[in-house]
Amino acid sequence: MKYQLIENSKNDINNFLETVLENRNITDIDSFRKSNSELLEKNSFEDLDNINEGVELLLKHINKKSKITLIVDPDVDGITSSAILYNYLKDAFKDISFITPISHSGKGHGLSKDIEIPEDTEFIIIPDAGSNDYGEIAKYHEKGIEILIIDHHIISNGYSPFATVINNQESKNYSNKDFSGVGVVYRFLQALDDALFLTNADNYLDLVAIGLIADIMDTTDYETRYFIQQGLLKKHLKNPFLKQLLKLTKQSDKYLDKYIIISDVAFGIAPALNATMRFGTADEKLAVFKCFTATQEELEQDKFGKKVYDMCINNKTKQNEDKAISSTKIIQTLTKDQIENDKILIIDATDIIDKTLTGVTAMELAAHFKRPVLIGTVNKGILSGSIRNYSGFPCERLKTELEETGLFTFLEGHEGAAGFSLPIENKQKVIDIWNEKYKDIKIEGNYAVDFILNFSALSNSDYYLIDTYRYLWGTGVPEPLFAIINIPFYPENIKVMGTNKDTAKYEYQGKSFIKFHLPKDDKLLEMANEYDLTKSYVMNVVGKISMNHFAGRTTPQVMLEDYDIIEITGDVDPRKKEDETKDFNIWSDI
Ligand SMILES: [Mn+2]
Repeated sequence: MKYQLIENSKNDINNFLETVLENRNITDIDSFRKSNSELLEKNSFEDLDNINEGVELLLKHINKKSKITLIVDPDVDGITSSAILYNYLKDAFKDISFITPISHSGKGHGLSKDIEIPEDTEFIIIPDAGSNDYGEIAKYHEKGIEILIIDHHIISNGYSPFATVINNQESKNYSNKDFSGVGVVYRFLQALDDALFLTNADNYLDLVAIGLIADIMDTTDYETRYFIQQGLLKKHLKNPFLKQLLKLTKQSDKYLDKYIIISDVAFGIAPALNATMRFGTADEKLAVFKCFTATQEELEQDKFGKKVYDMCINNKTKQNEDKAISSTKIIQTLTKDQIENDKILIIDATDIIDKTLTGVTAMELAAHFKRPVLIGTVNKGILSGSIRNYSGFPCERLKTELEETGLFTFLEGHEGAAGFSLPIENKQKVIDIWNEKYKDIKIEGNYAVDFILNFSALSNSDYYLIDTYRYLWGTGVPEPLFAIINIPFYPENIKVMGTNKDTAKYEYQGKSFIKFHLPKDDKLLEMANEYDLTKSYVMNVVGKISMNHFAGRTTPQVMLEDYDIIEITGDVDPRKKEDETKDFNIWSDI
């Protein structure tokens, strides 16, 4: 394990927040924390192109009670986009039985082939997709069907002349490009408020936050951040299904009196829903939408809400099982040479992996092999799939660096998580470039951390204070990473836990150090079974700090990314050295 302070980090635990935010290039801490609504004045719904035309078009069809088809896009952003529009219209107009929500049978979006538009449709609404479906749009236009698109995806060839398209990417006056479908729909609701003399848009802020988080929008944009923070406040928590989900996933029990935490949505709620969106049937996807548009009574009737949640969890479990099977098969295809020498793994998993699983599997293998991983399937000589970076590999702008090779035909997404297409003959060239570029990097955890601190330098109140800032972390503002060194280590204090016996917890002075999903030959597991009491050890760890609330007790805990256990030999006892952390502003090599 190697670790290094993030460049120029003050490593000052007494100025924790300042240190962490500066490490993320955020210097105006007050504005950042206040998430002030004044900062929103730079954008209003009127800055979105075609928004007034869109409102007019929708109201025309509502007044006519046209047969309206609402295409619910199959991801959490898409569902919340459609749900807030549907709920708004239901609350404003009561009878909206002429609006029919529909879902895709396959993995498509917008007007792709796997959507079945009902024959008698007169008007189609597509939230969170559709901007680039030029051919299909023209086809429906020819049939006399009008189309309203409210989207945030980058447009390739300008607005279709045959639909009313509202899109923040294409709107020059709308500066926030890190705003997802649900955000653009929220602005549309504000425009509806304006036209209808209502003030209802803010009733749906909770789902706006959920969609923005699930679509991994950058929270360093003040507008995006504002809507996430507002939507997660308890006073805005109104959607009955969201409330039920929070209870069922047991997220944030300890905070629920005030607010929900971004990471609990990102890692708790969104993945369960997205598993159904990725490979559920059209009816299963629609059931999730129906929950988000149901009343409390409708959710309770025949336990509808609970049943849909259970279905989502089943889909997630099945996805995890499939992922485990394909991971095992992929690992078997790798040669010893690849595992030992390649600084990036580019894996052709044709016939091994289902396309819906390339992202989650790449993430797992990146963590397993401690380097960036690309997994795809080949079609017509092109390898296409997902890219995931590893937090311990010293390459922060993975997507950009891959782009710079000029060898990819498609790269889209975030720096650390993206989609790609690569002509198969270029595969080895990318690997060669990477191996040369990172030839001096040993494959092991290389962690850029916010702090390097002696165990003795962290007090209980430090752990507590760090935990109180949990609500600030999200996309673009990642949770701080700590290297805590010289922890006195006594193997008899290791507990092995979990149904698979693959979780280890080390306890010392009331603090817990936990690591999940350990391989069978992991040192912590080995040392839990067999140790020599005459030997002395210290542990150095890299991990994230929080407080653990269990059985009425609150204790500091460190979730480990990685660790080293070092035997103390001769007269060198690191436990006795007080402050050597100042010397750690280089790659430490232990
Ligand atoms: Mn989206």
